[in-house]
Amino acid sequence: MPYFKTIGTVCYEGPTSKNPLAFKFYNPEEKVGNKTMEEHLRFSVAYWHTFVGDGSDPFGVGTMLRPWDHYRGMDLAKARVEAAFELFEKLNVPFFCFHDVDIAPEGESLKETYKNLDTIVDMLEEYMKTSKTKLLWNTANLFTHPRFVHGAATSCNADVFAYAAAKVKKGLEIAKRLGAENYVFWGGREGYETLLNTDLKLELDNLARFLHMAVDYAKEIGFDGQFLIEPKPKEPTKHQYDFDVASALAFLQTYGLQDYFKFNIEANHATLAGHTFEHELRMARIHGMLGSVDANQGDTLLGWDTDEFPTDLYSTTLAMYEILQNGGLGRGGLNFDAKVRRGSFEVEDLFYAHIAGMDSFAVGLKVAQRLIEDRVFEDVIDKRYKSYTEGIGREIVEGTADFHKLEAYALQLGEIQNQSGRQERLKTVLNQYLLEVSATL
Ligand SMILES: [Mn+2]
Repeated sequence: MPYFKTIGTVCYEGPTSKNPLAFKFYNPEEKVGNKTMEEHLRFSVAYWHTFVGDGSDPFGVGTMLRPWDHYRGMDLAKARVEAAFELFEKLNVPFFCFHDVDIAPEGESLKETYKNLDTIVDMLEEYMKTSKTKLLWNTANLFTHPRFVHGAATSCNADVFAYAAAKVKKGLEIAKRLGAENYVFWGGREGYETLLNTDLKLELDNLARFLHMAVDYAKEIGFDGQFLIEPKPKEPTKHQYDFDVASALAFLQTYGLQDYFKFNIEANHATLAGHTFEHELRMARIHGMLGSVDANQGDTLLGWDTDEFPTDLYSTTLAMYEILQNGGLGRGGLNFDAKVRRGSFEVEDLFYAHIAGMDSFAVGLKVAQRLIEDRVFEDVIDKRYKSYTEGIGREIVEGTADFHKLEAYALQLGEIQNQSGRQERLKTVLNQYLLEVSATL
């Protein structure tokens, strides 16, 4: 039985199409460079926002009207699986992602929760046999239930640490069964509110112990997916331990975990940390740690995590620039960790939102590809740092200069000459590429 009766398969119709249920720029078959758009972009639907989110906020109850609303309990969980695969097929998306609690309700006991999960995972496995849509990643929700009030792996309560470990163990078994490309750790409540009651060192040590146990268990069961850490600076705790790429990388290196993890970078988390999306992607990329992306955008007028569908073409262009420079996302993808606004409560909005996000990244991909082909920024950067390719700069880079040599060099220098960084001109060039490439789409 179809859940989205008014919607057919969404196809590419080109930039002049007036059909709101067609792609204008995302043409999965089209080659950009040496890969198709589908291979470059690896889009994924987030189960939690699209099939579970009800539009509720701190001021009001849910607003979403969904054709599965009349079901309860396990019947609701099963209806959501049916609806999910219908939407995946109609949007032609290659991947999806979920938390354990998105797909099956928690039982009265952990045992019952496992049983509920097993039933739904059986069903997912059956659907995945005939669907092209694969699991980009799954994760365990270690933040919603009251037991996680003080955190999970960083809780002051060892029973909670054990319970969280059991949930992740089960999650890894599900990942292995469903052939997940990755497994994500987003430490929702791994952080603290006040130092007055917090053993900061023990909490960080325990978080590392927990992650090492996860690495060991994945090896034990032969799960070969990529482990990902998703940094976020605030919300829900005031001080989240995985603040941003730089701080999470320092944590991984301190505890000998850097070879087992990469980063899942979320645009809205980057901006909450006071960075741009492209800053976080670049920081992960230059350390060989860019794994996957939660594709969304925040609102510059609001100071919290709004998880909007990405439509800002500057942002998608600069993000795709980093991803192309990274040689792609490997086993990662672009997961729409994004929700329709509370006022967009009809099922058609779910489709319009995904089309908007997919088209925006398709444009970004094409503009970024052209920028790289033409070496627009590379040539500027090469020229800007030319002083390190010759003379004293070369000695600095090659490690043959020391403070004695540098002092002797500096003492004989006349007035130092700098050159303009020309950022306004470069922004105009970026605008030209956006407009030119968009005009030829
Ligand atoms: Mn978010």
